[in-house]
Amino acid sequence: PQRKGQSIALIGAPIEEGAGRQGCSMGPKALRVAGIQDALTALGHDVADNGDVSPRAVEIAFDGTANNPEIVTGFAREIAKAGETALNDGYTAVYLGGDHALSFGSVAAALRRADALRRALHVLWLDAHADFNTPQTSASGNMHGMPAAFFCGEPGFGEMLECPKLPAARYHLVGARSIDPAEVVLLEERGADVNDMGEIDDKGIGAVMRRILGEVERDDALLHVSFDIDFVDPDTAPGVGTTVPGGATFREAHLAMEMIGKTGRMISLDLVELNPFLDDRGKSARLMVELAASAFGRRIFDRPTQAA
Ligand code: EXY
Ligand code: MN
Ligand code: MN
Ligand code: MN
Repeated sequence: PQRKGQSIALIGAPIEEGAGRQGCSMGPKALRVAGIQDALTALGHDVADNGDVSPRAVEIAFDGTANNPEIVTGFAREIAKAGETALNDGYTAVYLGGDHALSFGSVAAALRRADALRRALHVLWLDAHADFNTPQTSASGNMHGMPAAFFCGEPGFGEMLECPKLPAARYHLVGARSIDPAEVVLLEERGADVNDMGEIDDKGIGAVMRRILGEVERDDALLHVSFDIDFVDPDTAPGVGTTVPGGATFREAHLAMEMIGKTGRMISLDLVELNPFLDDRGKSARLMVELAASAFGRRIFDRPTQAA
């Protein structure tokens, strides 16, 4: 059931070097301006803003094509450390991105925490993309397209980060509509749980989410949610560098987040890929804040609209 009065830690991760263009580094600030802290506080939670991580580049190289591995690794290690500390102190971690490469660190923290508690972890990946490339398969070299392959144990990431591996069956991709051919092969071979937009059109987001959250329940597991704003249709959320038409609607996204909140199993949440430079007067930043609030217990019935 929904957990009321949680302690939530906001962890800013202004990384943009994992993406193919600049702008995501402004994401944490935009989410703060859009009112992330007040929105979660208003739901009865205790919200601490831990500020932004500010790592240095580290010396590292990967086999294959990977852009900016030094600073992406620096971020990943700092984010994992900040996240692990927050989780161990009993906080639910909310990572303010930043591009999706921040999830190298955030999922590592969740995996370490689950391991320490001897609980299974499931990862819910709300995204137009699978982010399942490796330095060997990636055509772009952009590391925001790789974190899921890393934490599911694909080779090629050298000494990036120490963390337990996620069995691919517990990687639940929802909303996909742009997957590279090499990713399709890997996802199938590893047995990842891929739910593309066709699946959502066919079964409905409620049924898709119910089945996934049922597996989480069955395993008495903890849940990490990674929310890429490009999951939502670009007409609704234009503030993103990797727009793909045909995404989730405003209501589908809200229902997914509300259902997540009701499980009471989410230990950490990524809010990623917001590019304020491309946004339309804060529209996408505000939507992300609203969706985060839904995952933390906001319901339509709880806040009737005031009469004008
Ligand atoms: N699959 C493409 C690549 O690897 O370059 C696109 C990845 C986009 C990743 C965005 C954040 O979800
Ligand atoms: Mn992504
Ligand atoms: Mn994406
Ligand atoms: Mn499954």
